[in-house]
Formats: sequence, structure tokens, C-alpha cells
Amino acid sequence: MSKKKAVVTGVTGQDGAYLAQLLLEKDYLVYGTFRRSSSVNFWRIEELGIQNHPNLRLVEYDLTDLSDSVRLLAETEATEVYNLAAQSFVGVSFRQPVTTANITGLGAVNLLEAIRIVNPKIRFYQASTSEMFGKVQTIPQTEETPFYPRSPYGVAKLYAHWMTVNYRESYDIFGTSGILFNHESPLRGQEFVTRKITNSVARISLGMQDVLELGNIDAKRDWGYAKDYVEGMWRMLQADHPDTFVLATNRTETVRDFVTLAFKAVDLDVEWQGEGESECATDVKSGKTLVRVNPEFYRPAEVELLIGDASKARNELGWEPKTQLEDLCKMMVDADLRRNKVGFSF
Ligand code: NDP
Ligand code: GDR
Repeated sequence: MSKKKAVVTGVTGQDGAYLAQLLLEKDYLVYGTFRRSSSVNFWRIEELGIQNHPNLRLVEYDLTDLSDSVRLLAETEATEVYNLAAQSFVGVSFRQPVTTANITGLGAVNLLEAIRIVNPKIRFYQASTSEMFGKVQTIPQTEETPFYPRSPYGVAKLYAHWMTVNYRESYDIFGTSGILFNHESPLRGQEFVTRKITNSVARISLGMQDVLELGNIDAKRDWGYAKDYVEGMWRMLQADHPDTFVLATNRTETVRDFVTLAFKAVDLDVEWQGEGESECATDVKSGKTLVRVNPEFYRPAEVELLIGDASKARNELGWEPKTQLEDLCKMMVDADLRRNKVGFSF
């Protein structure tokens, strides 16, 4: 029997790399897309050791181009398409709202249109986000919670989410939307807060950095492990019907708590003092300031609290998060210690 074929847009990103790995393990032929740039950006698939896998085909592709989307689906003859590509950094979306709308919002529609043109039987996964809940209306958030996005990124994702639902209802396309809460890993980009923290903590403990500066440390997030979450994406496309599912851990912690956990992973106890912009964390033993707040990292509008309820995914897909936050944090700090010791800085 010939192999199942899947397109993974954004294979150079965190989730794209883990999903490609999972699909290869399941014996798929995987077409992973990357953007042309002046230098290659394959460090994640290299870390996972899949860059030379015989069943991984790397395809140059830009999500903002409809004809490229049609060509991608026609040439690969894939039957599953996972749309993970996006301008995914909330902070940047305030400075680049139009680019974010084009990639993160309209980009999904290019793929949906391409499915309609090339093969309406293709199963489509849209990477939706808890950022769509934004200013939360109820706790915990489920598939039924009203949306109130608080950033250009959240608004763009909400548009892509509703277009996925609309193509499902209008054209009977298997369009599924996974509303995923924050998920992290050693492959997380350094601009996101968890990886910024674990990399800085690793560098501070190695004497390579003095202080970590952060924005809103009161923000609360429901953090899971990316590898657990890509399994959920795959399960969504194996279901009988297209639908919308939340993936989350149902535990929320502040950014401040994540910092404390990360320092624990290198055997440093920190103590928090002060309030607001003058809050800081010091090393209990030496009294040295290790973390301070810098308002430069505040956002014009903030999502203060996220906590998800993934009961629907558990009941209908048999999906559950397997990794505790403490283990995830330690895994990330250990990876950053290892990288910094050999001068790796991605
Ligand atoms: P990353 O930022 O790590 O990866 C994004 C990917 O999209 C990269 O491969 C990037 O390529 C690619 N990309 C960006 N613009 C384009 C474009 N115009 N055409 C083609 N590819 C493009 O994100 P994650 O892996 O963390 O997230 C995957 C998806 O899930 C994203 O859509 C994100 O918004 C969404 N999401 C993520 C969550 C999380 O906590 N991680 C939670 C909920 C949703 P390049 O490497 O060249 O920049
Ligand atoms: P988020 O993730 O915005 O939730 O989006 P991020 O890690 O960027 O921020 C989480 C929270 O931490 C606060 N914060 C800081 N954030 C960053 N990046 N840098 C800092 O220095 C800092 N200090 C405090 C933020 O204000 C925020 O409250 C991520 C992305 O992966 C999205 O693509 C995805 O959709 C959502 O998660 C779910």
C-alpha cells in the first residue's frame, strides 16, 4: 500500500518539527514547507535528527501566495494538510499588524481555497490558539467560551478559525480547528517567554549573563509540552468528523512562577521583592539581583489569564497531556545548559 501523504506548513518552526517527526514515525510521506531566506533555518529538524529522513521532503513555500498553495497541494497529492505556518509572535503583531493579518489570517484562506480547487477531500488542520479567548469571559476556557482577542495576532487567528468553520459548513470540507493553549519545548523560539527564561537561567548559572529582564510577570498561562500537543493535532485529523477542539493542561501559573521553577532547575533559590516595575528577584544565597522588570517588554494590551479544559479532546480523541510543567521546565533548562556550554545560540 502506498504511504499516506501529509503537508506540514512551517516545518522550520517548533510544532512543525515535532509533527513531522511524529508523522514520519507513523510511516507518512511528509512534505514540510519552509520559506526561502538568505540562510537556512533547519536547526530544529536537525536537533530531532530527521533532516535527512528518506520520507521527509522539504518544499519551498509561502503561505501568502494562493498560486503557490495550489501548486503545493497539486504536486504533493497530500490527503492531510496541517497548517502550522504563521507569524506567531504576539508581541511583534502589534508592530506588524498588516503582515500578521496577511500571513496568520489570510494565509489560511489561501490553503482552504487551494483545497477547494485541487481536492476538496483533503483533511485540513488549522492551528488556532487560546489567544482568541484573550480577555477571558469564563474560567476554564472550552470550545464554547466566547472569543475576545487582545492582539492583532489573536484577531488574525480568529479570522482563520472562522474561515475554517465556514469552509466546513459551506463546502463540506474536512476543516478542523485545534484551539491550543501555550505549548513549549527545548525547540521553542527564544523570543517566547519560557525559552527566554530557560536560556537566560542557563547562561546566568554558567556565568555568561548577569540579569534577565522581563515584562508582565503576573500573566498566567496554561503551559504544556509541544510534543504532547502535536499528537493531538494528528488525532484530530483521524476523527470521523471535522470539529473544533481545545488542547490544554488545565493548570495555570504566572510567568514569575515559571522563573522560580527554572532557577530551581539549576539549584538556585530566588526571592521576589518589590512591586510592579520595581519588582525583582534576588539569589537567596548571594543577594545578587538576577531578574528585573523592564516595561519595554509590556504589550499594548495583555492576555492576563489562560486556563483550558480539554475534556472534549480527552473524551472524543483519547488525548491527554502527559508532561508536568516541572519536567518540561527542567528539560528546557537542561537543553539550554548543554547548548550554551558548546556555544550554540539558536
Ligand atoms: P513558530 O513561530 O515556531 O513557527 C512558525 C512557522 O511558520 C515557521 O516555520 C515559519 O517559518 C513559518 N512561516 C511564517 N510565515 C510564513 C509564510 N509566510 N509562509 C510559510 N511559512 C511561514 O510557531 P509554533 O511552531 O510555536 O506554532 C505553530 C502554529 O501553532 C502557529 O500557527 C502558531 O500561531 C500556532 N499556535 C502555537 C502555540 C504555541 O504555544 N506554540 C499555541 C497555539 C497556536 P520561518 O522559520 O521561516 O520563520
Ligand atoms: P504568548 O506567549 O503571547 O502567550 O503567545 P509569550 O511566551 O510570548 O508570552 C507569554 C506571557 O509572558 C509575558 N511576558 C513576556 N513575553 C515575552 N515574549 N517576553 C518577555 O520578556 C515577557 N515578559 C512577560 C507576555 O506578556 C505574555 O503575557 C504564545 C505564542 O506561541 C502564540 O503563537 C500562541 O498562539 C499562544 O502562545 C497560545
